[in-house]
Amino acid sequence: MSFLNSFIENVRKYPNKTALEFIDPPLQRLTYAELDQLVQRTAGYLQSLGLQPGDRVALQLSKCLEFILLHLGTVGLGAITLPLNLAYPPDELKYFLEDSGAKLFFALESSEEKIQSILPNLPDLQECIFLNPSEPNQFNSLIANSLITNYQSPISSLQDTAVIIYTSGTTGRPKGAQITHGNLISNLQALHEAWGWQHDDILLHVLPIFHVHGLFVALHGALNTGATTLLMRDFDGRKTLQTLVERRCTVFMAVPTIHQRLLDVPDAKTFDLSHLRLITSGSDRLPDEVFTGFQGTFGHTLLERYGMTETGMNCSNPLHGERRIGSVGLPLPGVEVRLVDPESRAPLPDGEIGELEMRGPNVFKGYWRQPDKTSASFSADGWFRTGDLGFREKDGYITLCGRSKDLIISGGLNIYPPEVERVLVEHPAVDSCAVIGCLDKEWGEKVTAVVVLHKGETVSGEELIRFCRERLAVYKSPKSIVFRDDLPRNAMGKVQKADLRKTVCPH
Ligand code: MCA
Repeated sequence: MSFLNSFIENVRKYPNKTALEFIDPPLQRLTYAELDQLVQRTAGYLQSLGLQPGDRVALQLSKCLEFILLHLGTVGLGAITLPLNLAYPPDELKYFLEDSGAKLFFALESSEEKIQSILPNLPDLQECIFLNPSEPNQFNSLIANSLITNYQSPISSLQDTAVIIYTSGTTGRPKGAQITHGNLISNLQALHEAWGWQHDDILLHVLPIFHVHGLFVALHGALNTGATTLLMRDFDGRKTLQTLVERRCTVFMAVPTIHQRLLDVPDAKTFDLSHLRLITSGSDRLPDEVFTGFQGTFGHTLLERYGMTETGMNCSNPLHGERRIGSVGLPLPGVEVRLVDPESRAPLPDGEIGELEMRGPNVFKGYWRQPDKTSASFSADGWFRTGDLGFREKDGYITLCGRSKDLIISGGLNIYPPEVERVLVEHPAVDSCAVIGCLDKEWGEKVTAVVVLHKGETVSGEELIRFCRERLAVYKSPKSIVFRDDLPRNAMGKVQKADLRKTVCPH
C-alpha cells in the first residue's frame, strides 16, 4: 500500500486516457499507460544509481515531465522526494541538501555553474545529475536502458515518509516537514469526497510543482482520480483563460494572486468559463474583492480552502452548499480542529478568537531530525499547533483572522521576516531593521523592510534589495525599503511591528 496505489489502479482502468499534457514547449502528452511505463523505467534508473528505501532525492527542476517521473519513481521505491523551489540561491540550497542528507540531486543544466561550488562539501551526496528539460531526449536516453521496475513501493508502513518539504520558522533555519504516505492518502481521499473529483475531469495546472498545492492537491489529486492534467510551465493570465475555454477544462486551482491576475486580463469578461465545475483558491487569504470580482466577471463562486505544509488540506468550503465569503469553510472529513487560547492553551468556545490546533491522519509526522521543534509544535495531547488565529461560527464554519507568528504570505508563498532581517543586518551599513508585510492588491502582502542605518552611513534601497536577492530566494527579498531613524520598540526592546505597519504601509 502506498499513495501510488490509486494511480496504479487508474493505469489499469484508463490505459489509453491522457494523464498529462504539457501545453507549452516542449509539448508532451502521455496516456496513463505511457506514464506508467516511464515511471517504471525511471524507478529502474534510480535503482541503478543505488537508491534505497528511505534515501532522499532532491529535485530542483523547472515544471517538467522529468520532475514528475523522478518524484513518482522515488516515492514508488519507498524513497523520499525533496522538492526544492528554483528560486533558492546556492547558500539556501546547500543547507537543504546538507540537512536532508540527500543522496541524489537532480538540477537544471542552466544552474550548473551557479551551484557547482557547493557540491563538493556535501558528504551524503553521491550523485548530482544536471538535466535540460527543453531537450526531453536527454532524460529519455538516460532511462532508456534501465530495467523495467515495479514501483509498487515496498514501504513497510503508511507512517513511512514520502516527501520532505522545507518550511521556515520564526527561529532557526528552515525545517523539513515529513509527509507520510498515510498523510497523502488520507488527504487525497478527503478531497476526492469533498470536491467530487471525477475521472472525466480536466484540470488546468498552472502552479509550481515543488509545493503542497501544485504537487499534492492538484497533480496527485488528478492522478488519484484518473483525470487529465494539462500543465502550463509558467503562469500566463491570458493563456490560462484561453486554455480553460478551448480545452473545456472542468477544474482549476490557484492562489489569490493568480485569480487577481485573471481578473486583470483586459477582456476577461469575454471568456465563458461556465463549463468549469470547480475553481478553488488557497495558500493565502482570499480578499473579498477577488471573491466578488470572480462572481461578477466569470459568474463563478470561488471555493476557498485552507491548508498548511504540515497538515495538507484541512478545511474547505463545500462543493454544494454555502461558500462563505471570508471563511475557509468546514474541517475536511477526518480532520479535527479546535481553538485554544494562545497563552493558556485552554480550549475556547465557538465565536471566540484563538489559535487553531489540528489532529487527524492528515497531520505530518514531524520535522526531519528536529525532535525538539517537532515536540514544540504539538500540544501535550497530540494536537498540531498551526500558529494561525481564527474562530468557529455556531454552524462550524471557520474564519482565519491573523497569525500568532510573524509570517508574510506573498503570492501564495510563506516568508518568515526573521530570515530576511538576518540577511539585511549583514550589510555593513545596516544597524537594525524590521521586515513587515504591507497589504497589496497583487501579492496579498508585499515584503517591505524598514531599515535604520549606522550613523554616517548611506546606501540606496536598490543596493539593499540587490544585497538580499544575492543571498535569498527572490520572492523573499524586499520589494521596497523604507529608511527610518529608529524603530518603535516596547519596554523590552521588541520592535512593534503593528505600529510600523500603520505608519509605513500605504493605506
Ligand atoms: C514571483 N515573484 C514573487 C513571487 N513570485 N515575489 C513575491 N512573491 C511571490 N509569490 C518575483 C519574481 O521572481 C519577479 O522578480 C517578480 O516577483 C515579478 O514576477 P512575475 O513574473 O510577476 O511573477 P510570476 O513568475 O508570474 O509568479 C507569480 C505567481 C507565482 C504566478 C503568483 O508566485 C506563483 O505561482 N505562486 C503560487 C505559489 C504556490 O503555489 N504556493 C503554494 C504553496 P523579478 O524582479 O526578478 O522579475 S503550498 C501552500 O501554501 C499551502 C500548503 C496551501 O494551502 O496551498
